[in-house]
Amino acid sequence: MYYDPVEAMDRAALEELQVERLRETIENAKRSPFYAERFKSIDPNDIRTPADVAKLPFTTKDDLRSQYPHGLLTKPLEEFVRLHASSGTTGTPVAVFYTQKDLDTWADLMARSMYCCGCRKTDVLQNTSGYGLFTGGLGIHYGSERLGMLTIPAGAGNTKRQIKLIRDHQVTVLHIIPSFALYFAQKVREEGFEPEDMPWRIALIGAEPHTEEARAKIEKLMHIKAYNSYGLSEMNGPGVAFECVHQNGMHLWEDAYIAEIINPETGEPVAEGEVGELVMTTLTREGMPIIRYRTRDLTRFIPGKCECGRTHRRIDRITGRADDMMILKGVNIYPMQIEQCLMAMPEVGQNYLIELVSDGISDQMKVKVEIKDEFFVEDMRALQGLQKRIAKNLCSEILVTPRVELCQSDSIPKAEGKAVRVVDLRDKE
Ligand code: ADP
Ligand code: K
Ligand code: ZN
Repeated sequence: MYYDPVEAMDRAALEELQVERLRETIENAKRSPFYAERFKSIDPNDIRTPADVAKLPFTTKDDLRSQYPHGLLTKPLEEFVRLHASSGTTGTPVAVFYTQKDLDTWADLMARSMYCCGCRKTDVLQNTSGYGLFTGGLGIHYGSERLGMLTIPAGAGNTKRQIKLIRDHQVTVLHIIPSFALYFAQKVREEGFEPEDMPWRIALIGAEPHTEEARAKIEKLMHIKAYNSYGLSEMNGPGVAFECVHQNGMHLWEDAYIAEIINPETGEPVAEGEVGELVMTTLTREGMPIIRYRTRDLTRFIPGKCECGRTHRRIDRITGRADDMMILKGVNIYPMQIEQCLMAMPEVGQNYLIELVSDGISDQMKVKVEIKDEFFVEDMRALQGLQKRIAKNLCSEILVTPRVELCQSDSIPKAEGKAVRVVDLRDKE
C-alpha cells in the first residue's frame, strides 16, 4: 500500500523520530563554518518536541548567498558527488551539494512521492524537464529509476520528438511543468492526434505556482490525471511534498523535514490552518543540512486526516511566493489570483502575461490573454464584449481594473523553463 511504512507511521512515533533526527542534525550542522558560528550557544538537548525547532534561528536565502559556495558543508569537498543550483527565478543562484548518501535519500523520497500518486514499476516515465542545474531533471530521473520505472530523459523542448517518444514507448507518466502542459495538449492535436489516444495516464506537475483551475484545464485538455509536486533545491529538489491519489493537498514527508508555517512579517507561527510562509528544516541530509529555511513560499497546513492513511501532514497548493506580490494602487495582488480568474473562463487559451506599466501619472496593470481560436473571431463587438468581461471578472477578484489585451493562441512567448508571469515595465527612479 505504501512505498515505505514510515508514510503511515503513528504520529507520536513520527514526532519522536523527528526530535531524534533534529538533534543529530544540529550536532552535524555545527561541523559547517556557518552553523558552527551561528549555533555556538545552542544545545541539541534543549530540543524535546518538534516545535522546539522554533528555538533555533532562521536561515535565509541571503545567508546561503553570503556563504556561497562552501560555507554550509559539513564534510571535506571530496566527500561530495553532485551539485545543483536553483534556477534563479529570483536573484542570484544558490548552490546545493550532495554526498552519495544524500542522493540515495533523495531518490528514495522521490520514489515514495511518485508511488504515492499511483506510479508503479510497470509504468514508463518521460521527463520533459531540462537536465541542467535544475533539480527537476536529475531529481525526478533518479527517483523514477529507483521506483523501477522505465525512464526516458527527453529533456526540455522539441515537442514533436516528445510526442513521438511518448507514442513509440507507450509513456504512461509525464513529468511536465504546468505552463508547458497546457501548450503540449495543443501541440498533440496539431500533430494530428487526440489526447485521449495518447498512452499517458499520470502527469506530475509542479516546479511553479499554478491554480486548481489550471490543473482542471490540464486534466481535461490532456485527458490525464495531474498531481501536484513540490520541492526546492535548498531542500534537495522535488520530492518534498506530493499529492496522493486523493488530490487534496500534498503530503509533506515529515520523517525527512520539519515544516513550520509562519507569519512572514513577525516570524511567529500562524494559527492552525492559516496561510503563511513555509519554513523548512532538513532531517536526513548529511552533507549540507539547512535549518529553518525561509522558503518565501506561501501555503497552509490542511487540517484533518487523509483518506489514504498516510499520517504526514498535507500542505495546500502554493499560492505564490512572498516576493511575487504586486502592489498596485495600494492593493496587494498575487499573479495566481489572476490565473484563477482567467483559467475559469472557457474562452481563455493557454497563456497569459501580466505587465506593469506607468502611464505618466500612475501605475497600471496590463493583462495579455491568449484566446482560443474558436473565440478569436472577426466580429469586433464580440471581441470587445469578451475583453470587457475579462476585465470585469479580474476587477472583482483583484479590486483594480486592468487593461486587457486579447491575443491569438501561441502569440505570447513561452519561457524555456518556468513560466514568467509578470513583467515590470514601470519607470524606476
Ligand atoms: P528557483 O527558486 O530559482 O525557482 P528551484 O528550482 O529550487 O529554484 O525552485 C523552487 C521553487 O519553485 C519553490 O520555492 C517554489 O516557489 C516553486 N515551486 C516548486 N514546486 C511548486 C509547486 N508544486 N507549486 C508551486 N510552486 C512550486
Ligand atoms: K520497469
Ligand atoms: Zn493522502
